[in-house]
Amino acid sequence: MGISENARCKGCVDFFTTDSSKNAGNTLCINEYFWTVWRKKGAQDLCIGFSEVPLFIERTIQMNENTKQLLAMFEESLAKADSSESLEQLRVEFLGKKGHIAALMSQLKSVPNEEKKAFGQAVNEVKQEIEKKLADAHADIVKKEEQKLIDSAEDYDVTLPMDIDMGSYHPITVIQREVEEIFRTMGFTIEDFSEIVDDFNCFEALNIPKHHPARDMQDTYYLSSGQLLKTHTSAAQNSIMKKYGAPLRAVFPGRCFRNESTDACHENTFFQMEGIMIDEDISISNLIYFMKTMLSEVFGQDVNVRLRPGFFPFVEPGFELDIQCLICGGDGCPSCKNSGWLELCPCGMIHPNVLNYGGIDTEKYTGFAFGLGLTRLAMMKYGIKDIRVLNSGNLKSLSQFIGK
Ligand code: FA5
Repeated sequence: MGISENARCKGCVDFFTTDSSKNAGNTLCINEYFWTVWRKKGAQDLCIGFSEVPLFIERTIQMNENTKQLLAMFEESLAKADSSESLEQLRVEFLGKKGHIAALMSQLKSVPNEEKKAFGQAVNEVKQEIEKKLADAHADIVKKEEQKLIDSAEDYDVTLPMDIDMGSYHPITVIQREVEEIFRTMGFTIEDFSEIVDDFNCFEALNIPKHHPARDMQDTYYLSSGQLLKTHTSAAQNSIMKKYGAPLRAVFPGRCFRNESTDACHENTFFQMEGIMIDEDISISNLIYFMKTMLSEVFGQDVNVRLRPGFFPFVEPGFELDIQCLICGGDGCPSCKNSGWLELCPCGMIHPNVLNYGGIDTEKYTGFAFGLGLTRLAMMKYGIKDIRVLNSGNLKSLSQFIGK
C-alpha cells in the first residue's frame, strides 16, 4: 500500500502512542477486512502486525467510537436547542461536573499508561469541539432572542402626548448652582475638592494644631490610612491658595461630615460652600458687602441678618452671620432651636498664619473667608422645617420644594 493521505481508507484514524520515537505518526487502518498498523512516513510500509496489538487497537477503536457517538449525540441535541436555557442544560449535560465528558475522563485512570496520552487527547478534542459549538450556538441564539425582543417591542406613536415627569435636581444642587452663579458674576472661580482629606488640610493648615480644643467641635470619621472625611469646606483653603496664589477669588462647595447627633437643624452629612477673597487692601467692609449681595440675590427679598463675634482659629477677627428664621419669622421653632435665628455663614478675615501656610505674602495681601451652610440655606429658602428631609431620599417630599 502506498503512503499518502489519499491512500487512507474510510476507516483510518490517526493515533499516537506515548513512545513518540517509535510510533509517532502511525496510522491505524480499520478497513472492512482486517486491521493493519503501518508507519506513515517511511519508504516502506511497516506492519506492526495483528497479533502484537489487538487489545490496544480494540481499545483505540472503542474510544474513537465512543467520542464519535458522543459528538453525534451532542449535535443531535444541539439542533433541537432553541433558547439560552436549553443551551445551558446541554452544557451541563455534556461539560458539567457530572456530564458525559467528565464520565469519559474518569475512565482515564483505568487506561494503561502508554495509552493515556492518546485517550486524554481524544476526549479533549471532543470537549473543545463541544465548547466551540456551544459558544457559536449561544451567539446565534442571543442574536435571535434580541431580534425577537425588538420585533415584539410595542410600537409607539411619537406624536402622542406623554407623561414627562423627568424628575428634578435635589434642592441642595439647585441652591448650590444658584449661589455659584451669583459668585461667578462677581468674578469668583468655582473649585472642587475631595471629600477625603488629611489632617494637615482639615486642621493644621487652618491654624488648628493637634490637641487644639477647636478640634472637639468637629469630630469626624477617620479612615485606617489616617485620612478623614472633611468636616468643613475650609479644608480646601490651603490647596486653593497654593494653586492660584494671590490675588484670588474662589468659592468651593462640598459635602461635609461630622460625628454629631442629628436634630431638626443638624445633620451628620451636610453641604457647605466656602469662599475666599485675597487681594491688596481687603477689609471687613468687602466681606459684609459680598455676604449681603449673596443673601439678597438668593432670597430675592430683604432678610434680617445679624453679625456677632465668633471664634475660629483660622480667621481674625471672626464672625457668626445668622439669618432670622424664615420658618417661624423669628418667633422660635425647632428649626432654629427656638432662638429665632439660625447660624448660616460664619466668616472673618483670614489669619496671617493661614495665609503663610498657603504661600501668600502677608505683607502685601489680606483676605476674607466664609463658610456658608448650604443645607441650612436650602431649608430657609424652601421652608423645609427639618434638615433630615434633605438626606431622606424621599422623592415625594423633595420634589415639592423645587420651583418654589
Ligand atoms: C465652619 O465649618 C467653618 N469652617 C466656617 C468658616 C469658614 C468660618 C471660613 C470662618 C471662615 P461651622 O462649624 O460653624 O464653621 O459651620 C459653618 C456652617 O455650616 C454653619 O453655620 C451651618 O450653617 C453649617 N453647619 C455646621 N454644622 C452643621 C450640621 N451638623 N448640620 C447642618 N449644617 C451645619
